[in-house]
Amino acid sequence: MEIKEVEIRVIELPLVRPFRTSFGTQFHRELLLLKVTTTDGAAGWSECVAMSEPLYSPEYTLGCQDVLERFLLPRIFHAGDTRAEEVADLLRPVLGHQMAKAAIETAILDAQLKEAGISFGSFLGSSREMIDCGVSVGIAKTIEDLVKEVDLYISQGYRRIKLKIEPGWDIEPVSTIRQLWPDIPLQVDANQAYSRSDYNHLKKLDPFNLLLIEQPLDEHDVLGHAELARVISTPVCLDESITSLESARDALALQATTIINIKPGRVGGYFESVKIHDLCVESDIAVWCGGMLETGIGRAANVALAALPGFTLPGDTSASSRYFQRDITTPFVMQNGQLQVPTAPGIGVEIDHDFIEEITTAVRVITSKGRK
Ligand code: NPG
Repeated sequence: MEIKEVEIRVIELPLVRPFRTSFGTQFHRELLLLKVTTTDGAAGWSECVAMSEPLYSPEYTLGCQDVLERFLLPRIFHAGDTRAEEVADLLRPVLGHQMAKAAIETAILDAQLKEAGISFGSFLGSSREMIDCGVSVGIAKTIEDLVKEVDLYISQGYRRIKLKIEPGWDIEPVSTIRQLWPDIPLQVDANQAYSRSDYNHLKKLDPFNLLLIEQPLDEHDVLGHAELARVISTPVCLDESITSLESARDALALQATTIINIKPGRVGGYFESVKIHDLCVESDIAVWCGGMLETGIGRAANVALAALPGFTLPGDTSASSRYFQRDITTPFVMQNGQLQVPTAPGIGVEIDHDFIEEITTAVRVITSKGRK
């Protein structure tokens, strides 16, 4: 497939409610949309999941725009005829930047699958038509506010609740939600907010029958996670630490994780995600699909991935209404706690071009000759 041009667009969408985690509060979702146009006229879309600030990962929106324009896209144009399967190898000399790399690989894959008339789900090997939805609940101002929000999600049909925690907001909110909903599948996510001196404190979560605790320690502290996993009975699940197939393999070998959260952006794309999924299936490890407040474009591809057989736990794959008043695609609507896996070619969703225009804050078009 020969690429004619790549449009990089910055958009900003208001969130229906602020989302607070241990690393900050999001009021808006700023992200990059990529549109790849081929010389045959096919258009492939993707979103780059990096946030506006480097707080969750070192990547951030405008940094991704820069690395795409200066280092990644020139390599793609230079290669000429390119298939999505070749993108990771072409971009390997540029270190890191998984989210930016995933975005270009995904947009090329979307164009390729649209040309071939194949859906993302069939291409990746999905085995289900519907996937179970979980929801991630931010740190609230008060316990009462948290209870109200969880109550809303449970009444909407979400099948699993994830509570964001941090020191000072952990045992009490978890114990309250567990008492009110003794049977709801419940898990927590610390986004690296604890340290090696907190093992005994985190042990206090053991009585609440949690599915897992996600990324309690620093992303580089894989050994610390292995130590913690020996002290607490709640299963430890890694998110930020898993940036590639190799890091997943090492974390499993060290017994630092017994469940893995796969985020395609964090690991450099859908091909790497499928490899991690396959490793986990071989190793008898459960996986689930994480989320980064994606719009319908990123969500569509994630929902297809989450339909692979190894994704046995509900993901952070919530309905569009969990995040946005209006999505930039046909919205994902939950039915009985599930979302439908798109079946149309490529990512399989209709794009709302007018709305995208309205919320665009900058556009650049890159060709083989540089910025247009
Ligand atoms: O449903 O998309 C969603 C949000 C799920 O909690 C969620 N994501 O740490 O996993 C996370 C967190 C996140 C959000 C991370 C935004 C980075 C950016």
